[in-house]
Amino acid sequence: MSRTRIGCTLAAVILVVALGQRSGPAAPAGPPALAAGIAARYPNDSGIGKDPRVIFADNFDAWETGTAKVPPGSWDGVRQGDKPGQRQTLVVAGKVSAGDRELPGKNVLQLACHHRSPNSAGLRKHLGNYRSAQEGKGSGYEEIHIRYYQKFDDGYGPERNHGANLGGRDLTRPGSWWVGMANTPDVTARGYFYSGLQPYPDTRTGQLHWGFYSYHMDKKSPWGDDYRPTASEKKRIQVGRWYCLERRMKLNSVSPLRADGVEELWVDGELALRRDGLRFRRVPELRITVFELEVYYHGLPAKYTAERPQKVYFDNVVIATERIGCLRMPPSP
Ligand SMILES: [Ca+2]
Repeated sequence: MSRTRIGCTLAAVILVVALGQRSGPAAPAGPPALAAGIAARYPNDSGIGKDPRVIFADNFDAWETGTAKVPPGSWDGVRQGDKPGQRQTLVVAGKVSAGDRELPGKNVLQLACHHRSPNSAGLRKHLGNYRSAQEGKGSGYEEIHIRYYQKFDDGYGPERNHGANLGGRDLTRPGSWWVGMANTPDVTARGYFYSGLQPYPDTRTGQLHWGFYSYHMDKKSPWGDDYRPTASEKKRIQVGRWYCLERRMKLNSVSPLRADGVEELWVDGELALRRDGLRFRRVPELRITVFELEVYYHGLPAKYTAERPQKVYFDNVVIATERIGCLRMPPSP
């Protein structure tokens, strides 16, 4: 079954492509990382994976640099790894910076796509049984927090980039679809939901901002709902700068069925977007069971060559049952 997906109209694609390379002032120095939530107890996330509230943590520093060799027991899938001619998902040498400080670290995750390459790259983590009911990963979560750092490469262009999906499948329902299946009028009829955190390019200026792209029960079209952020909610993205992103997803009640689901986004520790009154499911078996840290393009124009691909970097992933917060800065050396 093909994995065609995502509601991006041809007109939008043409507009985005027409924008081409944009220019602008250099990215200002960001605010210092905030110490809040679970991360406040663990300078530079050191030891955070052992906190009982933490489900999963990876700073990619235990990976072999320059490879996509997943350490045992960590991620559950790699898309377009270091196969000959691809190398789209790779852990490379690098560090996160916050403000004017470079933080301790060895590696970051790099996702790179180019013209006529496979459209996607990334990692998949199962937060519950996702492939089958016999996977041994439990039933998943009703509510989850996920924090990671993300940087768009200096040469990143305003191409719409889907990805970073939280979602779930109802494995008790025969024929439930994979998370990420698009062009679906009624996701509950297909036994899944998902919601991605992604950059949106302004079709007039090319300026990027963060937003959600959600396949929930009450979306109005076969495609995803972007929750229509107001002008003040559109958090501008500067390329070449690391951002601390944290999102919270809370699923709606099902007994009785209520529109009380929530999605929130914090950017650098500040609440940027919040939507409540959401419905993701009708049945309790549908829970949050997967996170895909990924990029997905609808093809990229020829200017993104294999030598100069469209690159995005990630680091310091933490998934937890409570608010995580940004990295606590270690003491200055
Ligand atoms: Ca790292």
